[in-house]
Amino acid sequence: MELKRTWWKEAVAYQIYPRSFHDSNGDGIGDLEGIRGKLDYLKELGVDVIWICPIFKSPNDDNGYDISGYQEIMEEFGTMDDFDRLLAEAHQKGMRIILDLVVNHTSDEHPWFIESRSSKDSPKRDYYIWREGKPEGGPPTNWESFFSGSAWEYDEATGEYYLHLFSRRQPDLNWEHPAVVNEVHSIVKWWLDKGIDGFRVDAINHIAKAEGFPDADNPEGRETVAAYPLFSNLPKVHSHLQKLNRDVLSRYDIMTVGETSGVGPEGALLYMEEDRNELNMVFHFEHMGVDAGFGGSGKWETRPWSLSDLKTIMSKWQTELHGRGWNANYFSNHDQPRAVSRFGNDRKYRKESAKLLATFIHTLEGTPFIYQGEEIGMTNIALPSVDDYRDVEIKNFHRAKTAEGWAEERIMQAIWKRGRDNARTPMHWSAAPNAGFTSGVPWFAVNPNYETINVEEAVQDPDSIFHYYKKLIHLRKTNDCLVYGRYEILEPDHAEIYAYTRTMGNDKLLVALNFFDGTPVLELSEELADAAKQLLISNYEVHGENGAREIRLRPYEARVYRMERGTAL
Ligand code: ISL
Ligand code: CA
Repeated sequence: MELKRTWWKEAVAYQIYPRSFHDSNGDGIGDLEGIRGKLDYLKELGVDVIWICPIFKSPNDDNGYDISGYQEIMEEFGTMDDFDRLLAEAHQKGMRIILDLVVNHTSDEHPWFIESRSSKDSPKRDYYIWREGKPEGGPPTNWESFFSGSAWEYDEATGEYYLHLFSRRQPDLNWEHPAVVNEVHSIVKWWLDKGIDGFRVDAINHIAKAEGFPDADNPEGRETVAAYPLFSNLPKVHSHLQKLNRDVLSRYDIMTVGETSGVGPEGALLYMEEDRNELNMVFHFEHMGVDAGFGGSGKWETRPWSLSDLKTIMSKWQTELHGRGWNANYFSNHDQPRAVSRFGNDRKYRKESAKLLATFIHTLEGTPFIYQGEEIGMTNIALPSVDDYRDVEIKNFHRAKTAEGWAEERIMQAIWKRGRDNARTPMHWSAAPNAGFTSGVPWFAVNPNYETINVEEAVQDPDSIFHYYKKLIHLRKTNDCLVYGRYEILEPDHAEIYAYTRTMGNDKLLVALNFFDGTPVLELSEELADAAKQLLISNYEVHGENGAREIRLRPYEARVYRMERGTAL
């Protein structure tokens, strides 16, 4: 395989959830000026690409993922001038900015939808997906929305239903209508002409729906059912993306990462193999499923995760994409609980386990994505009542489960464990009131542990998670093998240690990760043990074990060795 270098393969990306990042004007809501004020912080960390979640005009039913004006900035976040200044300053500091492209749906307040719903003969009627109810009554299909309840909403004005895979205030666009495709293309072009460096493409795997809108299988006769295969990763998604690529994306030097739940490596390659001309990489969800319980009522049921499942999944992605596609590696984002609470130990070993998880993400093949606060080890939150939460998905979940007869305690447990608001509490900048996020009243609860977990503290502590990230990022920039090297797992059946090598030409690295709080031993072959001379990074102090055939790892210990050149490996 011929190695093709590109900047987005070598980049480290940092995701910002603007509402919760930094508030510059005291209204309690993060904003663009708040981001601009923290560019030096991101630069110091070593970030190359900043992905900013939606900043566009929106009534905020889903915090900006419901867009009512694609070429306007959300009022609370500032103005287009603020954005231009932010982009220019980021570029000047050598960082790029990618934005969220949310085109599976719009807000119900988008002028297109207002016009579409006004009458059956509206010229914009077919911008959205309208259907009559079933002859026997009820919605056109039994499809369930991702945010609970039917995916169809009845609209009095015209007596038809519209489709919304997400909230009822996020009507799905009709990609079968050429005018919609043209509108999307011109929006994308407009932003790229402004000079942004690419897009994270929201829920793109859902833009095509099954022909004829069939019901999903429903053996239990439920009112609504998860109808995932009927609107996910269908072949038409790819023809839409190829057209978008041909007409717009291919004309710019940009980075594109699609959000595509429900794909394995083969499905993902369809989105990113070079001769497909679609996207550069995708976020898959397979590793996010390791703790999902599929029994009973499904959503937000959890089970303990096993390292063996994680190894199987990640090894599959590492090997099947090598030389053919490119991974986007993450443990956290704005839709997932905090990684250190979920896969690490957010109490006794918070620092060690946060560093361990970071080591993993930065030593795999693929572009690492850091989610705001992950670099200081921010944790989940458990608020007493559903009223304390803001997320529409949490609110709907609570309503639906209450109706199903779940006990309040059980519902809250699920929200504490899986709710998206875990990741959306304001960023901790300092130990000042409200974590230095705002001088006003924050839009959402601040995690009380900000007094000890915050940027100010982390920056001045040389042993902090922050400094460890800095070091990892620097390592990745100075070791091609960390970026491009071929992954090979060692001891796949070890229950506690995840170890692998990365190889590129004469270069070889060894990564050893203890994912739990025990002190297990990793046995190395003689060649590996002999060659493992240079410790590149570890989250513990390591003394004089070079050449040992057995490496005993401490709780959540991570080590990366560079192998001596020229050894037969
Ligand atoms: O629900 C899913 C898997 O668990 C995915 O299929 C789904 O595509 C994903 O949740 C979509 O998320 C994105 O779009 C949503 C928004 O609320 C999320 O924040 C965003 O990341 C609707 O725009
Ligand atoms: Ca503000």
